Amino acid sequence: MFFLSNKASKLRIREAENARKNRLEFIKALADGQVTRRELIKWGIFTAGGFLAWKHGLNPFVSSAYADSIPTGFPRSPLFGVQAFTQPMPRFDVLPRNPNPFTFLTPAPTKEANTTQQLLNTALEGVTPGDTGPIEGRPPGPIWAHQRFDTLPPQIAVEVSTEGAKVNTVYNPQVPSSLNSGIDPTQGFHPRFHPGLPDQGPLALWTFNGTLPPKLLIGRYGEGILFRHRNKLPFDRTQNGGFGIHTLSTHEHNGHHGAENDGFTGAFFFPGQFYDYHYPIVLAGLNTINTAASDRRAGSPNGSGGITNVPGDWRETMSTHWFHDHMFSFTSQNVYKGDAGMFNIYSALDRGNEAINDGVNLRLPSGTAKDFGNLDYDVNLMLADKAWDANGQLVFDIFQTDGFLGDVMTVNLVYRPFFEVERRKYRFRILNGAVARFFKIALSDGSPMSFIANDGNLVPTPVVLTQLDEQGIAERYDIVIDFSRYSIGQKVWMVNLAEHESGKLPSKDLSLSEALSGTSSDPCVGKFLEFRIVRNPAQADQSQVPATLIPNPDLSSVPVARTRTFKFGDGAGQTTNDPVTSFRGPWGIKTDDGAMLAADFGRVSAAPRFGTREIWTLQNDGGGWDHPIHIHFEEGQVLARDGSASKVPAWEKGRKDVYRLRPSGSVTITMQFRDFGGMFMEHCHNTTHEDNAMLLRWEIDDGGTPFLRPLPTPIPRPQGVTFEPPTEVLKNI
Ligand SMILES: [Cu+2]
Repeated sequence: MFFLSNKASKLRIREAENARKNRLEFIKALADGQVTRRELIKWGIFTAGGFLAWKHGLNPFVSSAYADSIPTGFPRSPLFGVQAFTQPMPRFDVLPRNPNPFTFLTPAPTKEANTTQQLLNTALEGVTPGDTGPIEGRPPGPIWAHQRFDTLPPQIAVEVSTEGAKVNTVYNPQVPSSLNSGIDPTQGFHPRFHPGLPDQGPLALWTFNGTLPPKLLIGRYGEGILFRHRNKLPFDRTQNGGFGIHTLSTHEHNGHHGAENDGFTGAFFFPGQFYDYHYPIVLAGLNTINTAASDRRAGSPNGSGGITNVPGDWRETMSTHWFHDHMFSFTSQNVYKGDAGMFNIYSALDRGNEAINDGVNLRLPSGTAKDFGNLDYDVNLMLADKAWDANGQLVFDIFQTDGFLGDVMTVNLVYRPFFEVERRKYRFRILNGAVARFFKIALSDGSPMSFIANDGNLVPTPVVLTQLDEQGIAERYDIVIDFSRYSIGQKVWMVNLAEHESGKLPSKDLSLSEALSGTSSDPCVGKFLEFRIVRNPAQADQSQVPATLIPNPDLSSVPVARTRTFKFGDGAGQTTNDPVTSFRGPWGIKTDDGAMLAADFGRVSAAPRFGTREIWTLQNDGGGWDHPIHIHFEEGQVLARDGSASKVPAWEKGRKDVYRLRPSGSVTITMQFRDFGGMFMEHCHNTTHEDNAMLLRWEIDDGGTPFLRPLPTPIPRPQGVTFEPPTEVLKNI
């Protein structure tokens, strides 16, 4: 088991604490740049495959040598006497939307990266006194210019930072306290997992704007957002609380945007810089389908009860996204430190107003006061397992290359809270924001839930389930729960059925009674969120769960240009040795019949032609692991599981962007490559696997100048981003 039992002997707990401290020294040395993974391999601490070799006497950073055997368990996170379900669950903190980015933001956003020079802080790595560098960290020049910036200019500015933890004095959940379990947002929201637990220090917790609760971005189709992200992390990369790195690249998962706005893993930026991400928020197919914007179903709320038509395929409408750090080989650490938020996208179909009856609006549970984006009964849930040390500060362990697990369950980054609900229907947008843990959700009384969206795509037909499928890292499941069946004063709990013994995959999906029995050795199994039914709704519930939501795009007239196979497995080799772009780890990806390769963001592994459709088969190379595979840029349709169309469950029959392969399983999908160009990624979203090094780069070929093939690789430094040719271009890309 990953964590020691509470009954373990004091000696064993002390031994485990020491082992963790020793490992933290390595993590810190790696993050600080005092040592590279290559050096650890040379010293025999890592094997060439990336596995940690547990030999004693090899630790150059601490005075004490390892004992003969390293304890496999970690000490449990102390709870300081705090009980479950004694604090309210905070709703997300909504990011302010400012009109006119060109006057609101200083300096005004530019199509190509702003290379105005500034004097660099000498605490930054590789900086000598007097050095200057660009104020924007986006790679310069035409290849990384915002695509369609002139024709689809941003209309909304959102300015955020990533910085160390502090008290939130501007918390705005956009719902009254009565719909936020009584939380008074003016009281100052502390960066802590429970009022009875210590505040997280500014080096332990790094979040958007430095605060909790997690941030919610609100957008709507046809209204582009300029997301200016400022890196306010410490200049000195050793100031990281033991793990995490101060360079950032933010991925809007799964935005249909140009690659310059995708958070490419190698396009990272430094403290003191900003990066302008331009999210045009368009329907896929806007160049070829419904180009005259004549179909009302392809539309956006117009602010006064009507619809603004937009071009593109209405069946490509998306709803629930999230955004998170994608820093090369540090994604797991930075996301775990708190660098993640959610993004609700509103449309004519899914407008977040349950009363407007225009024949297009699906009227899903939300509210009625605002034209769109009512959050009253539309609730974001971010699930994540965490662990902390004896002082209550977040801890992490990168040496668990199977996958890091925490022993404490959090919802919206607080420990096992309660949430007050009215007797009516609610929508929950559930994000698995863990590093390596899968969840499987049921209600404690076994009641049904309506499953309406998978990875932010409304499914063709809602599916009524008493247990959701396993939910892999980064997958989003939207469900509707009808609390009108309960009486005032009743309670019901959300329960996790997926038991882990390691970060490889769930060891067992428990029955509801097993999960509720409290006998599991996995502390994250069982009840994690308490619903308290507190009153009748003030206003009648006008929401619906229609029998038809969003059918799949019809691809019958789009020829299949090509098929590819990707195999996800261990024992990866590395063919390149670039100090910036290549990494080693046990994990890798085999492209077609090639070798199992560890990540190198300078390597081009596939290059689909612009404007085509392909079929990709994603295969799990082993039975001892599961891999939730994420492909950036455009939604795919699942054609088959294990080669069989009939094995695709009802809830996977819509569009998706994360595909759980299942042990020894495969998933066959079809995707299109259109509207934008550039370099994108495909990787395991078990972020431990991703960082160690199950990730590849693919790019869209022939998008026209300046998106030529093969694209040069960005090499970021504080003094500016340079470019180098790809380290490798696989055959037959
Ligand atoms: Cu994986």
